[in-house]
Amino acid sequence: MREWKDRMLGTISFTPRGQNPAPAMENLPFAQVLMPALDLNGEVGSACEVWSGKGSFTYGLRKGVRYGHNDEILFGAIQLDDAQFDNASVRAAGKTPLQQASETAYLEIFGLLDALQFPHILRFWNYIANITGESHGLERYRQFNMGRQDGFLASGRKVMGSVPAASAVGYEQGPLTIYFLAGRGEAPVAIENPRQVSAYKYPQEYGPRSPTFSRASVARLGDDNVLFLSGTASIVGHRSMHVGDVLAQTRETLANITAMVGEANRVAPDAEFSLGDLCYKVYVRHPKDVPAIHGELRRALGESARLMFLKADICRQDLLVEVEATAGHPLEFAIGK
Ligand code: 3EB
Repeated sequence: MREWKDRMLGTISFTPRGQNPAPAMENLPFAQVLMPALDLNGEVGSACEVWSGKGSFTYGLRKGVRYGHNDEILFGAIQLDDAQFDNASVRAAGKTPLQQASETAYLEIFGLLDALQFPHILRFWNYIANITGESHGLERYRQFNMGRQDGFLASGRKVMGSVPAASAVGYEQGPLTIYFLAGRGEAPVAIENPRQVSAYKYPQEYGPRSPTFSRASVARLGDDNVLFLSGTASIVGHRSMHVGDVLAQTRETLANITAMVGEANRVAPDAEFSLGDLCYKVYVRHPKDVPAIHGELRRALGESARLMFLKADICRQDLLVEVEATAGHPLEFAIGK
């Protein structure tokens, strides 16, 4: 951790319950997600995701959003307990607590970006407790989707077409945690997967409001092209494929990732993104599946790909694995501790 200390934008720690890592330094945007990391045997442990940059940094806290930025990129994180929104005015508005927490989080994030003049979201990460559980007559992931979309709309942001890349995954218990990267300069280019229906066009069977995310984005930061692949699973069209077969799901996910890296290289031909250069976070429903998933990923991605495994609930109950990835930015994973 020490070697990044002077160039950190922010850090996220993934830990099992009962472990409380100290923030790496004062002021540094930091969030703990009670989502255990997994080693290659599927054993539970801790891991850190560190975002760093160059130049001089400013750190702050505004309306619940912790942030760190240099001249060109901003990292921010917000954690809201949905129980906090279980009150009469939220009920009177016909919203659920998680829906309101999600909407509020997005409003505060977009407010910060307007205030600090980082207009372009590069990527969002969303961690939602009990994501496939149901309350108030609606699955919690669907409640989140309603609040997120309302947050976008109320902030004057588009909810189709050029929307940010994202992940939304579940963990057992804890606050809604959202972190993000934003930039100045050129807007990122949103990329869709030719093998999949755009998530913002999912049919109603997946919920009253479509999820607001693109399959990937490519951004230019200084002289670098940066690629953000959204959470990617075994979905073709809009349907989950290979229910119950973790190896086949991993292969389908790899086919989706390969398709998107192809699209990214079409959009940014000078970038030459390749599967082996990416940095991957792999969400695994059952820790016992890690060796099989790891074997399949290594075979396809090679030895150079950086992989981090986390024990997570994928937002559809029939999915066993989901993979996100980044290229072109000095993301660091610190495993263990
Ligand atoms: C999918 O493709 C799987 O709601 O932000 C992946 C990435 C998924 C992002 C989100 C959800 C999200 O629909 C789930």
